Amino acid sequence: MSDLLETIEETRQKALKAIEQASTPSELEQIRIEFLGTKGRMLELTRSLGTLPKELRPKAGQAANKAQNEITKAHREALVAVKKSEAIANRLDVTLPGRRPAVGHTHLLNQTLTEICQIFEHLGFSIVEGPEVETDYYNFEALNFPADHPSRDMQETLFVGDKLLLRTHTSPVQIRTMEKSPPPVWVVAPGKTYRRDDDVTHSPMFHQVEGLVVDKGITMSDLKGVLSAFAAHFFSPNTKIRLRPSFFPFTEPSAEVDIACVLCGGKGCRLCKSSGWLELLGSGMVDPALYDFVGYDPEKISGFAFGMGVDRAAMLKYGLSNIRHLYEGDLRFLRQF
Ligand code: FA5
Repeated sequence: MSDLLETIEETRQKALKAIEQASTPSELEQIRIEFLGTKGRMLELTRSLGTLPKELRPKAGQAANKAQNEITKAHREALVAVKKSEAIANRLDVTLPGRRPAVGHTHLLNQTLTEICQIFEHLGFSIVEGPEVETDYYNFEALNFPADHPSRDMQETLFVGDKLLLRTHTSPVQIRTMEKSPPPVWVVAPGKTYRRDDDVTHSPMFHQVEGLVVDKGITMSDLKGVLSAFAAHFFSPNTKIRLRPSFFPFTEPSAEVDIACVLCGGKGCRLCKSSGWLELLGSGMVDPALYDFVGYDPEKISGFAFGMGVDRAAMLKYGLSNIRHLYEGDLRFLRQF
């Protein structure tokens, strides 16, 4: 009898001590299984009461009940306390500094496009726009492209239907503008353009800013003056430009415009392939043949036009070696600008 009472007392103390030391609900659950569960020690002790002589059973039974109740109560109270302290630990701490939401910014290409347009607006140009899906007439025919010109080939142009295509340049906006308004015309036309091109300096979709001036007495020196002023504002005040003879069906004479290398200033380096110059745009005096298409009188007016690659301008200004950086959406790259 005294052995069983001792075992009950020992079990009670052990259980209470374990409960006191437990600090998580899962530790307390282990203790519940061990002492109060269906295969637990208290049930085992209660069962062993049956082995005692009948007259000793009430006293031992009372001791077992008392121990069981005490352990159950202590366990319940400990569980409430542990859960409460866990909740406090997980509670939202309103005194912590807040997390700032990520704020984006204008993409480098749009920054460049906006900057280019603003410079020309300050020089007195207005902004006009034209459609990206264009007809063969505006993209080629009215710009004096011969029927068998290579750029009309499927290899260069992305056609979307019979005589319907994704414009290969912003020059069709020249015709659309002249059709709508009589001279004088001083406009720039920014927008997306498309070609079957894809390498480190050419993208299938890219951006151009077209410039068109038609007014009385416009000469090639006006073209050079406007583009020199642009280069000084966009790149740096002393940036030199040069005009190189070229050919476009809609300008006569035509010129490619280069800027002095932004890296070496014209001495020759890897970026400019030792030439000292970097190509920026195509330009020229508007071919009088275009005036026939829009009903202008070539005896009274003359004009110049240019088409600048915006992606190219951004690459030159920021020293980018691969045009794809502008289209991949890599935040590590974009955050630098
Ligand atoms: C033209 O597109 C002519 N329309 C420009 C023009 C306008 C000439 C008015 C005369 C008068 P070109 O194909 O050279 O010309 O392109 C002009 C510029 O666009 C190039 O100097 C280059 O900067 C850019 N460019 C051309 N193709 C791509 C491409 N695939 N990816 C990125 N930029 C390009």
